[in-house]
Amino acid sequence: MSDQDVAPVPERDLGEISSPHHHETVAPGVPVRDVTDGGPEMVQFLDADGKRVSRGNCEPYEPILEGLDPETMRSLYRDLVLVRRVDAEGHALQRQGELGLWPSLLGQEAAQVGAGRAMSTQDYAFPGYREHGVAWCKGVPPLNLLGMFRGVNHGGWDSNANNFHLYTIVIGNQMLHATGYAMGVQRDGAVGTGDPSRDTAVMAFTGDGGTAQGDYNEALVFASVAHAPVVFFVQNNQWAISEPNERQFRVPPYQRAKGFGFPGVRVDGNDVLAVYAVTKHALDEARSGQGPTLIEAFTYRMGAHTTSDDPTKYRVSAEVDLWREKDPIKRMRSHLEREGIADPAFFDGIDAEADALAAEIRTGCQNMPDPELPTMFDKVYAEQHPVIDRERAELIAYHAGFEEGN
Ligand SMILES: Cc1ncc(C[n+]2csc(CCOP(=O)(O)OP(=O)(O)O)c2C)c(N)n1
Ligand SMILES: [Mg+2]
Repeated sequence: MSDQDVAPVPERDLGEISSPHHHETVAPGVPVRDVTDGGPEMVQFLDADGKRVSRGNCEPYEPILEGLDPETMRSLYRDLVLVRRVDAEGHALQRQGELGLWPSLLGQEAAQVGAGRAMSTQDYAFPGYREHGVAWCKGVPPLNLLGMFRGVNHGGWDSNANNFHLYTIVIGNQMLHATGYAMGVQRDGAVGTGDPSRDTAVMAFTGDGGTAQGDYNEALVFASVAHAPVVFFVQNNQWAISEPNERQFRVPPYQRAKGFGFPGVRVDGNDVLAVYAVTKHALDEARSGQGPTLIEAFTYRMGAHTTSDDPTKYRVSAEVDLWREKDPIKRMRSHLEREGIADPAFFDGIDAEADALAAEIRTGCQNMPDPELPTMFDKVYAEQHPVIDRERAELIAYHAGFEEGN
């Protein structure tokens, strides 16, 4: 049965939690989905023009925003630009045959930098596969990510080096890992001690599509009843490959949190200040023993799902154009200019830094040594295993058969 065979489902009145999705038509027969603005509940501090606003239930978050000094504001902008540049290089290197695949974060920089920067050093992140911006904020070298997509490591960094777990391709699976880890943190007594260097929270990242997975829903139940110090961060980029929000849920993720027993907040995912403040608040609550929060960052995937995807096959360019107007970097830049927080020399300096970073990434990627073939067996099990040993020996013997004289 194809999508076209599914009869349209009438909207039913679900009281307070009725779905805010609505449909507009830009041209006959061409629907444009939920391009409104995230609804009245969405927390926003910067509108699309970079003007300072206070939208949604932003009261708990205002003090956090007011505590941000100009230096921090500028460094948030710097992270946005550098992360976009890392992503652009990843994309280009895949196109040039240097990487096997690249999932672009284009458009989601503010969601990831806002969340990543709100985390404390001891907080642990469990990413999906698109969280290059969170990785950057946690101090993971970009070349570690590129190495994974080049296939020269086992996917492939020391999680404990930066408290940034491995990329997880199995959709929603990391929600369970994060919840289990958070329950471990509780048992280590690292929650609610009042010591800011000890109290620890965990962040779990997934997409709108991830919310439809069993793992996601199971994790939220466990986290809720265990009162675990975990923040679930859903980047609603409107698409799960070619499937729109309407195929993932009837009630948006932030409203569903209440049904699991903890608060849910929708934040403008293209507004780095709002994401930072909302995430900081949720992490503080988790660390102090208040339990989980769900954050739905309302954003948009500007590029293809991955370099293997062609989004022109399933979405209209008018939708992409509308979201281009909400660009997260453009709006932060105009905010800094408007408030006199940064001058032209600052912006030029960041651009130059991005150029240098790009060059470093390109050279670093091209110079990565190819691994020795048998090392592919090295990390299948933590310990030595007879079946793996046999398979490794067979592979070595097979390849030796091609050597001269054999
Ligand atoms: C369990 C599982 N089912 C299916 C897939 C194939 N798959 C890869 S990405 C993806 C869509 C995920 O969408 P979303 O959660 O919205 O994240 P996004 O890619 O938009 O960041 C799917 C279905 C998978 N990786 N794992
Ligand atoms: Mg998505």
